[in-house]
Amino acid sequence: MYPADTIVAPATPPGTGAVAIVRLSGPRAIAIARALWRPLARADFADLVPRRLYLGEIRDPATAAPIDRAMLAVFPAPRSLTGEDVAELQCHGGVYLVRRVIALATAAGARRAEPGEFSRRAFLNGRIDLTEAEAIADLVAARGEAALTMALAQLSGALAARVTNLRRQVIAIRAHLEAEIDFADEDIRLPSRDDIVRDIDSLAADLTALHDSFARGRIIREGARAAIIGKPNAGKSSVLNLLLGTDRAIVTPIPGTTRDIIEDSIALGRIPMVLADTAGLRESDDPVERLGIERTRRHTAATDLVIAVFDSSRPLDSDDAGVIAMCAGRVGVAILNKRDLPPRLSADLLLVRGLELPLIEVSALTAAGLPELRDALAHTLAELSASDPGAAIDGEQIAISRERHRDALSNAIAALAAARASARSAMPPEIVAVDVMAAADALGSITGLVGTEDVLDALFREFCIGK
Ligand SMILES: Nc1nc2c(ncn2[C@@H]2O[C@H](COP(=O)(O)OP(=O)(O)O)[C@@H](O)[C@H]2O)c(=O)[nH]1
Ligand SMILES: [Mg+2]
Repeated sequence: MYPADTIVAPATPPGTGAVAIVRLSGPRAIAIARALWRPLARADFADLVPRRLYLGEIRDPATAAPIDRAMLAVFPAPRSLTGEDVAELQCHGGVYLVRRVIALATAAGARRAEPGEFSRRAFLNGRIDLTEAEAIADLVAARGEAALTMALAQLSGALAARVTNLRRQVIAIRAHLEAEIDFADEDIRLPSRDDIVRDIDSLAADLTALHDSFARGRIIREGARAAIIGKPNAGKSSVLNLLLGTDRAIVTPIPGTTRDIIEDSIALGRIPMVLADTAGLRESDDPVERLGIERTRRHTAATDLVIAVFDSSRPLDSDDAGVIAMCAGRVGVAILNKRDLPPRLSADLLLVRGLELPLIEVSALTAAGLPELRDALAHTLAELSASDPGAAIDGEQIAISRERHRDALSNAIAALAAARASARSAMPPEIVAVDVMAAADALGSITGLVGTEDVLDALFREFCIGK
């Protein structure tokens, strides 16, 4: 079993709380816990039933000074979080107290855990695969209902099962190629190269569908990014404040007030949205303002949706036309703002000028139209994160949400394309098989079946201590 030492860390966040959990894992976990803790009741430690809580007392073994009342549960290997012996002390949630208990454990022979080390041990001992380890991190980081649902599905092994199934199909293709090698001289009906190319094509289509689910998976996991754009004074900062319900951005009648991008997030329905207020878009001679505008353009290009604000109290001008142009081909919502003022710009004119986004009439000043705006945004978000029915695999709505998965799938797809080309050009089966196996390895790296230390280091580094 992976490493021989015993690690300790708080499993609860630093700070004051009712309870803090100190977790130990490794061959000496139970012995160390036992050195610090003794039961209050008559029960002998030897009688402790696994996975049951016992009330006791933590004492400093060196001085016998009592430290805290605490509960202890033991989880002998292999039926534990890490697959090793695990002990969990539930003490009172005090900052100093937890530090003291950890110090007692290290004095008794435990080592402080690195970030993610418990999960890493769970992976190395075969308790979880990499997608499940990632799902735990995602579950903890989830900021919305959709992210939670996706992380839970991944934790239950849905993604791992899908990837394992695809990998099995890749290996089946290699088996066909091996048959070509083994039975080349015999009079047996073997899968033709056409059969093999057809199998590769169908598999590549499935891999591509999973690969392309990244767009919506990322939005579900991280939230959608939206840029509020419009000409100066249209009311962009006011719209940000309206949506956030706070005075986050400075609002003034002076055009060009917002120069830096201000971001904050709101929850609409099942997915969080990160809103960015931007510098007004207009022709400008001011170098500082131009830098802000350039930054706005770059930022907006990288967002998932745009929220375009138009000022209904002023006639359409060339700056508005520039905003309409930036909305071309984008997903988002347009706002005809300042509807409390006499109208000088109509929704129809914006449509005639080529605006294709749904348009909501709002007054950021009076909050009129806010419910409609929130609905329109929630609808757009739902569309962004909904799966394309054509992309559903066996009716399952599995999405990848990490670049690591996406890159592995890209590699697998590229390897299959190479295999297809060599299968088509009548290359010997051994050559085709090399690329087929590269595809299998790329898929195996997603669950950790095939892996390197670097991948593990990068992955578990994002975990916090004690996880
Ligand atoms: N009457 C009215 N004034 C508004 C409305 N929205 C914004 N304003 C005003 O328009 C000016 C510019 O607003 P601001 O949000 O800073 O615009 P930005 O430059 O696009 O960020 C400020 O004086 C706001 O008070 C609105 O719906 N109605
Ligand atoms: Mg502003």
